[in-house]
Amino acid sequence: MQYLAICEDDLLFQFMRDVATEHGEVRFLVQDEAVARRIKRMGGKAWHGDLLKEETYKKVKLHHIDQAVIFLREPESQDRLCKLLRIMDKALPVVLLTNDKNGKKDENDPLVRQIQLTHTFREFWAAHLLDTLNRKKVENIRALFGEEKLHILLQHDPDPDAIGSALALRELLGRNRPTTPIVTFGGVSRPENAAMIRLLDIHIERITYEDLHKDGAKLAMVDVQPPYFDKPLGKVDLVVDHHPKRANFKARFTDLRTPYGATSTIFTEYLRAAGIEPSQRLATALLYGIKTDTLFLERGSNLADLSAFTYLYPFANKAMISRIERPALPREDLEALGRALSRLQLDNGVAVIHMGEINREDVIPQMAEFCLQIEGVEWGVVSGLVNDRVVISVRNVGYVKSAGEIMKRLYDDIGSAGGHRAMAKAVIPLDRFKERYGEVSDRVIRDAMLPMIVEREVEQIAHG
Ligand SMILES: [Mn+2]
Repeated sequence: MQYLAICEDDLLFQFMRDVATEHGEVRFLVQDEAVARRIKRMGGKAWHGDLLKEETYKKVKLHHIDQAVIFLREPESQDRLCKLLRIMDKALPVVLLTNDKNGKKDENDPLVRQIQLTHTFREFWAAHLLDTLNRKKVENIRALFGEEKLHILLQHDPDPDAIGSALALRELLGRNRPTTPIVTFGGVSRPENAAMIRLLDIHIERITYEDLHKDGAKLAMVDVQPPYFDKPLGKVDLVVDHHPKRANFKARFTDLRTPYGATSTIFTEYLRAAGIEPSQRLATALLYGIKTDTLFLERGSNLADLSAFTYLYPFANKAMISRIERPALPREDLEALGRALSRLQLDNGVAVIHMGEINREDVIPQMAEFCLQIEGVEWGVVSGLVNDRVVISVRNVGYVKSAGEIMKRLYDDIGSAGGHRAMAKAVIPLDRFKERYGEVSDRVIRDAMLPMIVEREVEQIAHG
C-alpha cells in the first residue's frame, strides 16, 4: 500500500510515522523544503511543493498512490485540494482529517471519508488521562499496607467479579495467600462459581466477625461496601466497588465507580496502569468476572468494561471459562437425560421432557435450551424433581409469545412461576403439584401447557 499524506507541516508525519511499517509505505507531501528535510532526517519519505498545484502531484507520481490523507487547516485550501485530486484521479480514495472549521459540506463523493480530529482524540485522551489517574490510585493502595496480614473480604456468596477482583488486589500488592487470604462470612454456593474456584485453584476462607482484625490484620473489601454487612466491621482500609453507595461509610481508600459493569474492570485498569501483565489464571478470573456481571457485556456495561474485556481476552483461558460455565454433569443426571431424550415427542413444535429425580437443578434449563437445537422445535419444556420440588424450565425461539406469562398463569398459584418472553421457570412443591395434577409426568405438563401455547399463537394472529 502506498499512502500520500498531505499537510502544510510535519503534523501528519508525527501521527503517521508508524503506519508506514505496519500497513505499507507513507509518502509525506509538505509545503516547505525545510519541513521535508526534517521528515527525511527522521527517516520518512518526503516531498515538498505547492500543495495546490498540479505539477507537484506529477512529481510524486499520483498514479502510484493507493490512498491520500489530507489535513490542511484552511477550509478553502482543503476544498480546493480535494477537487484537484479528484480531477487528476477519479478513483483515488481520500481521507480528510477535519476540524470544526475545515469540515467539507459536500459529502456526495463516496471515495472521500471525513474523520473529525476531536472524535479521534476524545477517546484517545480519555484513556490516557484515566491511566494516569489509575496509576496514582495504585500508588495510594500500595502505600496503605505494610507487612501486616490483610483480609480481602467478599460478599456472602462470592461471585466471579468479587473473586477476580480479590485476586487482582493480591497481585497488585505483590502478596500471596498466607499473608492475604480471601475471606467471606458465607460460602460459595452456585455451581459455576464453585467450578471457577476449583478449576483456578482459588481458596476462599470462611471467617467470623471476631477474627476480622485478629493479630492486627488489615481489612480490604472488593465488589461490596461496609453497609452491606449487618454488623460493624471495625476499621476498613480499602473499598473498591461498582455498586451504588447506599449509606455512608469510612475507609482509608475508596474507589467507587457506579457506571462500571464490574469491579473486575476497575482492577484490570489498575493492573494496566501498574504495568502488570496478568497471568492466565488472573486474566481468566477477571474476564469471567466481567462477563458474568455484565451478562456478556449486555447489562449495565460501558466502554470501560468493553476495553478491559478486550485487553484481558488474549491472556485468558477461554476453554476453561467454557468448563466453568458448563460444569460436568453428574453421571446419574446424564443417564436421566439420555432416557428422557429417547422418549421425546414433538407436538406443534413443542418438546416436553420430564427428567424425573435429578441431583443438579441447573441441568433443567440447560436441557430446555438444548431442545431448541432439535429440528422443528420452537418450545423446549423440561422438568425435573429436585428435593421434593418440581422445577420446570421453558425456552422458546422468541418470536412466539411469552413463556413467562404462560408459566405464571399455570403455576404461580401453587408455587412460584414467571420469567421473560423467551425463558421462564416454575418451582412448585411436589405435594401441591400432585394435588392438582395427580402425578408429575411429561404428559400432564404437556396437557396443561400445549393449549395455552397454541391458543396464544392463534390470539396473536387474530390481533395481528
Ligand atoms: Mn460486581
